[in-house]
Amino acid sequence: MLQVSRRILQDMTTSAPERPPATAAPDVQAVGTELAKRFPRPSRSPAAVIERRMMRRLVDDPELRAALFRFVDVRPACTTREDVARHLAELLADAAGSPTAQRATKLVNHARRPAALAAATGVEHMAHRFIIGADARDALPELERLWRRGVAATVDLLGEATVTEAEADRYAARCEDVLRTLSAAAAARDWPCADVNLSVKVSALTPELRPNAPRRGADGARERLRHLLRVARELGAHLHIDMESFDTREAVTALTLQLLSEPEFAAGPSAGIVLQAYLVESGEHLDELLAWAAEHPREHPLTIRLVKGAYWDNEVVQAAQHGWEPPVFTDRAACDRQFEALSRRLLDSVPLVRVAIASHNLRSIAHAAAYADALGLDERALEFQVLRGLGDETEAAIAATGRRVRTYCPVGDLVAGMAYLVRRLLENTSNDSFLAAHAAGADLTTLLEAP
Ligand code: 2OP
Repeated sequence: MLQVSRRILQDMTTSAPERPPATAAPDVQAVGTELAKRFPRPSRSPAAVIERRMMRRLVDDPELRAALFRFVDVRPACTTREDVARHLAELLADAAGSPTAQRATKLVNHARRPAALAAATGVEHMAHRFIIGADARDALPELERLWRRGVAATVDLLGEATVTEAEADRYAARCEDVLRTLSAAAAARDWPCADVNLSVKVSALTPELRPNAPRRGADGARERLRHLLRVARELGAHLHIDMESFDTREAVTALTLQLLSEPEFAAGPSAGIVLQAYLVESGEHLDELLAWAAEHPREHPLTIRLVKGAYWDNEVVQAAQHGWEPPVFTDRAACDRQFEALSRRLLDSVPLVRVAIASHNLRSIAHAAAYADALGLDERALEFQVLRGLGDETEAAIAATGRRVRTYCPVGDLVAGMAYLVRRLLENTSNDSFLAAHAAGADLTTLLEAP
């Protein structure tokens, strides 16, 4: 088991060849066009067609979108079909300005039981698109399917924002179970992508991570995170610390870097952190991470996963409530430019850090790939990451070009996954999202233009 994981980690770090000096100008259009050619054709199954039509309607109809989010939120608490139907009818009635909601209200009122069943099934169907299993064992067949296709995975155990110490203990124990179950499974397979990689949220490891006392939260999570780092080191697995809302960013960063600075972790495990490009100060955040990496040489260089950021709506609402300037870019193009600038800085910093570019935006992906090619970086120096359910086609296209890709795979149940599901729906239905523009058939050259 150790051997398999060690081989993969070595393959990704120590054996990377010396980088030749930059030779060519990055050709984003060429790399992007090549990727676009590899996108699989959208499924023509009736369920997929209906889902695409529904998503387009949600993009165009903010009232229906708000009603859906409230429904997704209350769905796990509904115990009977009558409950589901009543909630659905109330929420649709609230969205009275929406023509789709008006039609749906009539349907629900005329056929309460079948409508409730359809709505409940709809939410579950949607959840299963994003969640690969209830626990590690249940998720294994899907992980194997990815590994076999040359796609790596990082497992995310749903259940953020715990409220008691006992819940945090249970969460940490489930994380350990995932690490051990996947290690045993990976050891039995000799596929190069069968490495073990777990993403954890600090808010799930302590009930104390609150906006008004983030340092206390870091203290609360320290022992549990230290234990998981030890387990990951023992198994040769990778542990990635996720970033959450802005008010906890500093505490999560400080905790992660403090723990990784401890002498016992200098030789492992392989570990990573997240940089959120939508934060106006993300350039300074990268300065801090690079300075730390320079001062703390590690056998497995720190992996930095660059993301746009998943809490945009939350940050904007919070800031408005307090009368603050939002910490995030409110202009999509400015955010995309920041993502590209950070991608270049990260790639320039290899091998001090390992780089993961997590995006579903073809332009951002092509930009990073073209820049890495122009630097002459070995393809192992960079991996792309996508989210299960949102980035499936992107994942297939990246894998088909022979570049490394890892899919973020949530594991858990519907109740624990609600907050995650709502973030994915917000992304999928936001009317400035790349995925929405792509699904609506926007022209490729325009999609690949510099932001
Ligand atoms: C989220 O949980 C993917 O970590 C990201 O939304």
